[in-house]
Amino acid sequence: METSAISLRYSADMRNFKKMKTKASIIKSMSSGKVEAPKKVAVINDLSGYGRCSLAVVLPIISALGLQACPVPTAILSNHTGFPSEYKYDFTDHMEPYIQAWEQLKLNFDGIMAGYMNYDEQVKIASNFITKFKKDNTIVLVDPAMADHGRLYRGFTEDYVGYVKDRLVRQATVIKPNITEACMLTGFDYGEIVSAAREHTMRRLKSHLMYIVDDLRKLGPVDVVITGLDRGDRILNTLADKDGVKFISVRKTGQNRSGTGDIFSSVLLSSLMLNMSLEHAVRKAADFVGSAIALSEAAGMPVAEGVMFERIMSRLSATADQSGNIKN
Ligand code: PXL
Repeated sequence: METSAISLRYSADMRNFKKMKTKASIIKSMSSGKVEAPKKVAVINDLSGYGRCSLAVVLPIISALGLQACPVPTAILSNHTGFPSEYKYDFTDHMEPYIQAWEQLKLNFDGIMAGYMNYDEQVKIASNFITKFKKDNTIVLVDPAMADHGRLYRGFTEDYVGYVKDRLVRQATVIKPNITEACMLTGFDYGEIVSAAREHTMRRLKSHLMYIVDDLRKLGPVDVVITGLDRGDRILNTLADKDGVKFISVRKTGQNRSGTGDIFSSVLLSSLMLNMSLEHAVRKAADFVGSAIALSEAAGMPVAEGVMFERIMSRLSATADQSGNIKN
């Protein structure tokens, strides 16, 4: 489209926008400078068409919290790998020119989230992305999505674990592994954690978790959140920041499902970017994921289809006001 045509179209859009009665208050606050542009998050993750994980859940959740999500795709899959088969189009070769185009436009991001990728080359590209785009105040959340229930996801290797640890984890300001991933990154025995989690007392379990947190923090991240430790009818989340370690136990509302880690990370990072404390952000993420699991169980939805988050998204948007500040 010619530039003049674009500006005519833009003026027409603005006229239509201004005509909308319901938008009058927004226009008023815009002209008085009360509305801030949303903060921007760059999201490095795959797009799985079916199964409610990765970008298919990360983008709507970040938007619902009032932030602007900007995806850097790592691969396009017909569905996630928890199904018996999938079609996969690897995006590795396109990632560098894609990112260079952003550099040329001199784009800036207030947050970066690195999620599912499964080639060493993609970790290198993501790591270079962080080096280029991270500034003093950028929050970098690394979700080392590679394993669950004591096992690596299909297609991942032990070497990959070392690569994530040596490159991505070191650059994170927040790292959010599940308990399996936390054990793999630190070499801690997963079986030992599972058996300690079955005991009635918390003493041995807490000391193991504090050891793991310490090891992870030594790698670089300031904040550590370890999710999903199953303790019968409760789930234990461990969080650590510069002030120390805390344990948040929440009611287990159903089975662990695909994409819950991605949803947790999205609520967590967005809430931190909206200046919530780490503890409040973890509680908010755990509460949202717990409700979505409960709803999915009530609907009898197969585990591979993830969680029914769509109908409760308004809970997230209700917390972000016009200026982008979180209300609770
Ligand atoms: O939610 C993690 C995830 C992301 N992307 C793909 C996956 C998985 C977990 O299985 O298969 C393609």
